[in-house]
This record gives sequence, structure tokens and C-alpha cells, in this order.
Amino acid sequence: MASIASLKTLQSTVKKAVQTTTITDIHTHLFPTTHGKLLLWGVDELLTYHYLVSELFTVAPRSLTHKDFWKMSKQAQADVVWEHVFLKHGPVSEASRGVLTTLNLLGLDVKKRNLASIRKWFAAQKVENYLEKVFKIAGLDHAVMTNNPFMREEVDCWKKGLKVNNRLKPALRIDTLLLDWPAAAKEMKAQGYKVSSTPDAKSIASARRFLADWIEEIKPVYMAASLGPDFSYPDRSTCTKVLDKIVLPTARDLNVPLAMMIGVRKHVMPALGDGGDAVGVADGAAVMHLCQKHPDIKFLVTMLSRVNQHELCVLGRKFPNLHLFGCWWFCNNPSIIEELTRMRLELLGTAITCQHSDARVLDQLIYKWTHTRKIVAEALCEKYQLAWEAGWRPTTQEISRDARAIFGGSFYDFLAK
Ligand code: FIX
Ligand code: ZN
Repeated sequence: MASIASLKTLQSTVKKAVQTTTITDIHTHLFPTTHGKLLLWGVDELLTYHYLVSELFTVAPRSLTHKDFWKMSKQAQADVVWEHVFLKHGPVSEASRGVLTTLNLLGLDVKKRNLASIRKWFAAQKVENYLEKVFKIAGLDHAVMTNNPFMREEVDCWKKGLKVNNRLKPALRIDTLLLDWPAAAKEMKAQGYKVSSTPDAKSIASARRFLADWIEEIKPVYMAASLGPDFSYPDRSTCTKVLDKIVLPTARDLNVPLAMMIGVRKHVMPALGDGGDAVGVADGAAVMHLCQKHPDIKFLVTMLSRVNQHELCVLGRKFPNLHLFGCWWFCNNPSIIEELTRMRLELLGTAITCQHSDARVLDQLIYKWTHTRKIVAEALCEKYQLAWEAGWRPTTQEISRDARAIFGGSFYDFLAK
């Protein structure tokens, strides 16, 4: 394969490679189209995304109470967000701009600002075909879901053996097991596992069977949990005991990685629902201890605080069983994606998964990935330009290879290690 002849060609080649590479989205909150209302899609779901509900209450008049808002219909909620966040204030936030990008790339005329006609268009979509359309526009091969064996509504769907769209891959979500043993025990008992209110020896054995059975049933890409800024390991908590006695032995025996999203301060403003969480600086030493103590277990980690990112990058250089992913949640903004991607390329090269969407609404895949591709293209282009200035001459194939690597290729390489 011929190498690239000029700096200009290099720049256009890198940007094209990032714009066109297939993406694997390794963390979302999407569901199979057979799981009914669990899969969120359409303009009213886009407008009532918890990011935008939070933003609504930063600008809405005090007369609009959270209580009144939640009593409204979904469409009425969307109308209120549209009025206050989009019409009465410029849609310049990442989440509001995201709605515009999505509608625009679906071919809808955003400048007309005609919600009624946009709703009509969505009403004419068939969800199975629409899912395919969204994946094609976003340029994704697959998206990994968040499947919670402690959430009754979702358990019922899995127990019915409903078809899962081949674009979607399962992940087993275990926050409840790690952080709320009594609630986990209650649900495991309801599913027929002999578990007591404390993780005693018998309960530990049952809980391991519970995980093994769910892993057998849904074949998750990984187990996952989001953890608070106070997460530490090891310590005397039940969380450490559940990790050491149940989760990590399962990860090792069944070769299922553990994904940890660390730094979420839960329910700081409960009135906002899913939007009520905030961020706290976490302790990277917990990740270091897990990697040191369990070199034969694979850890996928992203952290929520911008403050934690440099330390996490350095840890990523130390441990072959640690893989960094995503600009999570409050880091999923152009200014931080740019900073984080540059830092990661400088410290970790292409051995990263530069982004995940965390999409809760199917249509969001379009904007979250369109926005990210643009920012990452600039960062990767800069790094290749620096290599060029040092005399390196990459081929087109090598550039495509590296673009794919940071959008899912390195993730699969890590899983295959
Ligand atoms: O724990 C998580 O998976 C978080 O991503 C979510 O709880 C959060 O609400 C979210 O969707 C952030 O983007
Ligand atoms: Zn998430």
C-alpha cells in the first residue's frame, strides 16, 4: 500500500478515516425493539432526556415545579423543554444541540421549528427499520446494552426469550449486587436463589450461581457497575466482600471482564429523577489495587470526574488488564472530549476506546457519534501530523487501522487478550 505523499493528503486521509470508520458503541442504555417501552426513541424522548430535564430547571420559571413537570404527559414535558431550552434560550448546550443534529441528519427541517410535523414523521416510523436507519447514519456495527438482572420489568422480557436485534449486545449490570445487598438478595430470592439478608457462605454460593446463570442466559460482553466517588478497594465494606467472593471469581472463571464507571454521586437532586446524579472526585487507587491483585481479570474503566482522568491514563500504561473507555456523561462535551482524547493518545496511543455514547434514547446515537467523530478526527490528525513532521510516512491502511482501533478495535483486541 502506497504511503501518503503530502501533509495535506495526510490530514484529509485521517479525517476521512475517522468520519467513515465503523464504530462499536461499548456502553448504552438501549434495549431490543422486542422489549417494548424499555427502548426509548422519537422526538419526545429526545427532548425529555434527563440531561435536558436538568437544563430545563436551570432556566424555567420557579412556578414550574418538578412535581408538576412529572405529572405532565411525555408530549407536554417535551413541549415545555422545547419552549424553555430551545426557544426561550439558545440551544447551545451539548444535549440541546444534539437534538438538532439528530433531527437534521434524519432529514427533518429544524429551522421550521415545527414540532407537530416532526412528531408526525416519527409516528410513521417502524421501530425495527428505524433502529437500522439510526445505526447506519451513526456508522455503528453494534451497541452494548445495560441489562439489569435486578430490574423486574427487564427480567420478565429476558425470561420470555424475546428476540434481540443483532445490532445489540448484552452487558450484565450489577450495581445492586455490589451496592445494595438487601435489595439484591430480595430479587435473587424472587428468582429462586437461596440468599439471606447478609452475604454469608451459602448466599455467596447462590449469588455466584445467579451470576453464572445470567451470564449463560444473556452472554454479556462484560459485567458492569457504576460506583461512587467513595468507592475504595480493598476495604471492610460489603462491596469489597461481594467483589472478592462473588464478582471477581465469576469474572475469572467465566472470562467475563468487569466494567466500572466510577465517580457518580447518586441522587443529589432526587426531584430530577435520572438527572439527579452528580459527580465527585474518586480514588484511582481502587482501580490500581484491583489491577494489581487480579492480573488475570480484565477491567474496563471510565471515570466521571475530569480530575481523575490523568491518573487513570497513567494507570492504563501500567496494567495490561486495564482498558480505558469513553468520555463519560459530564465529560461527554466537546471541550473535555478534545482534552481527554489528546491526553489518551499522548499517553496510551491507540490502546483506548475513545468514546461510548451512553445513549438512553436510540436516536441519540446519531448526534453523540457525529459530534465525537469531528472532535476525535482533529485530535488524531494532530498526532499523525506530528509523526509526519518527525519523518514518519503512514499508509492509508495504517490510518484506517488506527481510526478503527480507537472506536472499538482496541476494545475487541483487549477482550481477546
Ligand atoms: O451508570 C450509568 O450507566 C450512567 O451512564 C447513567 O446512570 C447515567 O444516567 C447516564 O445515562 C449518563 O450518561
Ligand atoms: Zn450509562
